Amino acid sequence: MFIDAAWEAWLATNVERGCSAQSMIDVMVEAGFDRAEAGAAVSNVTRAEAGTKASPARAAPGAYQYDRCPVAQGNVIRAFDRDVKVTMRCERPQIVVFDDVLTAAECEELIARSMPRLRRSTTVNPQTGREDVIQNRSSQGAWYPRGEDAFIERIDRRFASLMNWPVENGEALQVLHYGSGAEYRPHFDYFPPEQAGSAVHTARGGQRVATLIVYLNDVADGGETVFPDAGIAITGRRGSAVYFRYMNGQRQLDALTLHGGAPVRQGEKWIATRWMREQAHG
Ligand code: PD2
Ligand code: ZN
Repeated sequence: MFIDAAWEAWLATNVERGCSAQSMIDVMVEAGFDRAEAGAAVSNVTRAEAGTKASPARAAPGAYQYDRCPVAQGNVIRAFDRDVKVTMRCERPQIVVFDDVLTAAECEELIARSMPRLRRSTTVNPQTGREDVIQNRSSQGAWYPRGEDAFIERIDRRFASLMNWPVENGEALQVLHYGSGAEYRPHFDYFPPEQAGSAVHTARGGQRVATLIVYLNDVADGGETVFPDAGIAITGRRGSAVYFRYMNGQRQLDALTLHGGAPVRQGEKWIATRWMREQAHG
């Protein structure tokens, strides 16, 4: 069989959508391609999408170079349309905690909009790159593509300004709901370069560089965001947020940013997460 323009378009679309290499090869083999030929076509497209840059390197313990954090200096930061207060800064790993990122009314609006859109959260399967429902993430989520409407766009711009990173490098906003007992076990937000499934994700926008988690409600007990290797636990309050950065200018990845959402012991927990990429995430 021959890779014509239609197959080329199909490959490009499916890499863009985040399909795993294996699933694309299987479809092509079913359509009559030789397996080796299908594998070569898929890896050509994946390599082209990923650009010519080498994969970022996971830094050896202690080797990560802490260069300048993009978040502005000062105890109050003008973030697009709002003054945001800084309540804590940590240098290793790079963490900044804020108050007043969202108003109470904005938090309520995000929660109300998300209730009818919630779906069981997934995580990236390290081997296939597919989004799987698995036990270590027992929350439910709703996604908001960037600039979905004026309300979301204002939030997108405020978060980008606070993170001091281009708005177009942001992934869709994710709102997560954790019921009583739900948790998100410790993980890295970056795509581990040594895992086969990471390539399909970094093909669009490159590696993740930093995260902003905004707390939409007060949790009665539990639900802290924990950094177990740094010995830090952050208790969110409505409208507050935690920023952390895990890829530096040399494209090293900071393993000290291992983090999780502790089990909610009482009440419920709502957050909004913005993951930022190296490049535009179209
Ligand atoms: O809910 C949290 O505290 C949490 C913990 C770890 C959220 C995320 N990761 C995330 O959205 O990446
Ligand atoms: Zn995370």
